[in-house]
Amino acid sequence: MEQYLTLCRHIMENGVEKGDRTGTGTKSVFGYQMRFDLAEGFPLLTTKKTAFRLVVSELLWFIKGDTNVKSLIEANNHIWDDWAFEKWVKSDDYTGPDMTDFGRRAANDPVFKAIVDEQMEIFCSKIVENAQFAADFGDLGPVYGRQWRSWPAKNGETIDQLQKVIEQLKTNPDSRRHIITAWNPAEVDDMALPPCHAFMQFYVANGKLSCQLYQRSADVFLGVPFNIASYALLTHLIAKECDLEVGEFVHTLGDAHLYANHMEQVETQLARTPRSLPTLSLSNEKESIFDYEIEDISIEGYDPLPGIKAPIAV
Ligand code: DHF
Ligand code: TMP
Repeated sequence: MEQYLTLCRHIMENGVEKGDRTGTGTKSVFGYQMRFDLAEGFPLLTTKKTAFRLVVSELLWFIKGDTNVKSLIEANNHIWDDWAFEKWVKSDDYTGPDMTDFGRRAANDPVFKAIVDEQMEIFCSKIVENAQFAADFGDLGPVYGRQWRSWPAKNGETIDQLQKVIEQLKTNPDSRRHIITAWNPAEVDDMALPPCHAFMQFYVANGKLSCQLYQRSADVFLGVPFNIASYALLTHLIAKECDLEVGEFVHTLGDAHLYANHMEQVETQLARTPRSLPTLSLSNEKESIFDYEIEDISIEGYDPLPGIKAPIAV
């Protein structure tokens, strides 16, 4: 994972200071590419403990076509809570303390963060316990799962992009049209967050499956380690179903940024030495990518350096 540390160093040295939607401030570069040979090991960061179970439950959530945080919360995965919570606190249903700009205020004020955490706990309990509340406030809009599995087409029909690509990889591997896009211009305004990992292409050569992702916006400290692992896992799952070996994951970034409040954490990480990569272990019983459950997917030989906490920009 030297590639990742090189990216961090590159932004530290060459990034321009740039304001952003969240008001946090970033150091940013435009246009960057990393390549990971998936045969060399599974690209999960070793310079910071990264919760693989969260990567797995999020990817299976996309693959199932789900867009509601309810099933993620039930899997004890809270990485999308903030964006559903935001919808609730802006609605008339919400009667608690003022949550204007809660993300930025919580990052700077521990007393306010405790108030947010308390409201967030109430929110998560209501999502799990009250089906109507989950339907009203748990849905993030037509995000990844919806676009991957049921892109709205003409005449009310939908397109299962993921199923189609898998079928094409099996029957027409040389095709240059193995594309899945989550960026649907007609629907971005209805999404809690427009897709960051927006456009992917698969490629088969020498019996190996490669994947390239275009990520328009990349939070290099928090999001990118998850994104690399998630697309590496997706490539493994599809390769297995198509009887192919794994090739490369090519990660192309648009606005690649380090948030101003992640600088110390990045320095800590840059002072660390990467360890050997873990390997992925998949249950052999699953015929189809659509049949996997969390317990079918695990990582072996993962011996990372300790985790590093950082506030997320909402
Ligand atoms: N917004 C921003 N500003 N950055 C993101 O990376 C991001 N990612 C999203 C949604 N919105 C985003 C979805 N993916 C975390 C990681 C990935 C992710 C969302 C959140 C995260 O907070 N990771 C922490 C803690 C994870 C935990 O243990 O719950 C980490 O240290 O990796
Ligand atoms: P933006 O919509 O203003 O670009 O903000 C989205 C932020 O979330 C940005 O910092 C990139 C980050 N992000 C990732 O890095 N990876 C992800 O998978 C997601 C969903 C978001």
